[in-house]
Amino acid sequence: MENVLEIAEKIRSMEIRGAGTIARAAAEALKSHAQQFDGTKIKEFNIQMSQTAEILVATRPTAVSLPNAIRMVMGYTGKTVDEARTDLIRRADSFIKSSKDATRRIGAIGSKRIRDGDTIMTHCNSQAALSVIAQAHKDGKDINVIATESRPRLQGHLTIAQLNELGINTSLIVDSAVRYFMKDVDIVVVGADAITANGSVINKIGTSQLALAAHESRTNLIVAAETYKFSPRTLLGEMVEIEERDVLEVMDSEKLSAMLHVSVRNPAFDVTPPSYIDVICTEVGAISPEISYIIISDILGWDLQDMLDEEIKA
Ligand code: RUB
Repeated sequence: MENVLEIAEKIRSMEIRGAGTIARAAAEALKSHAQQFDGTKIKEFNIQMSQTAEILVATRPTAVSLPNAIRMVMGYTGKTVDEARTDLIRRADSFIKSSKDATRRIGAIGSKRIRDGDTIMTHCNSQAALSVIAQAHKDGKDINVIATESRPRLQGHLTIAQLNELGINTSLIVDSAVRYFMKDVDIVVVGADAITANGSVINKIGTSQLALAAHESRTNLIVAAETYKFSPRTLLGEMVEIEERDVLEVMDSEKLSAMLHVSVRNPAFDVTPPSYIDVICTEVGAISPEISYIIISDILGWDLQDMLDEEIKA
């Protein structure tokens, strides 16, 4: 069984990546830590689990699926270590299962937006977006995909490998060719790392310029996202932190250090406004970005008043 620090490092270094996968890995890590705990004192168990949760939450700041998953698993109860451990494991297993089910349901819902003969553009590597594309193909629709490279980490290469495996005709393009090819695109499908209370979508850097190009050419853009990608804390006015990663992902240090007046910036995500989004396909239905608040309150069960009271108390 892998230890929590190893899993945390894999998330940080992006060996484990993509918002849904990160969330499931964190649930798995909490479960495995609970299984490995060999003490008998419930207080010690609770302390260790909270520390583990903190380590996992700190790995990557943007994907809200991570704190949402951890909160669901850490809601365990129990007066003894055995009771608490059993409840925690049940919650982790249930989160992992419902997360996988959600991705499948999103595929079934989102694929209805794809028509026979469509050319679909996608960005980065999103399992939820790929579920939509895969389902459309499975339904017998003749589709083509244009996939971006997604610099600097080239997640587009993962996407084209998955699409190739499914037998879907795919073209790989550099990120800067998005507008050039938009005239050939019928629909854009992307995933999400976080969705705010006002319906803005945070996804891989470059998504917002892709959305802008789609908007300009009146091409629909759909977001495929599980409900645990919605960010409750944005209801309190908090902003989603945009991760800025190591500059060495963009340029090697020797080249960079030879240029005294140059710095490199490497934000990993950007924000697409709701006005550029046609629909968000979740496992509970295809919704307009404007009703994100209802997902946070009614589906995720967050109460604004409780959150405010908690914040005042803290
Ligand atoms: C991945 C990314 C994906 C979302 C959604 O970024 O932006 O589009 O996480 O993915 P990174 P999924 O590679 O930096 O983690 O639908 O698989 O949750």
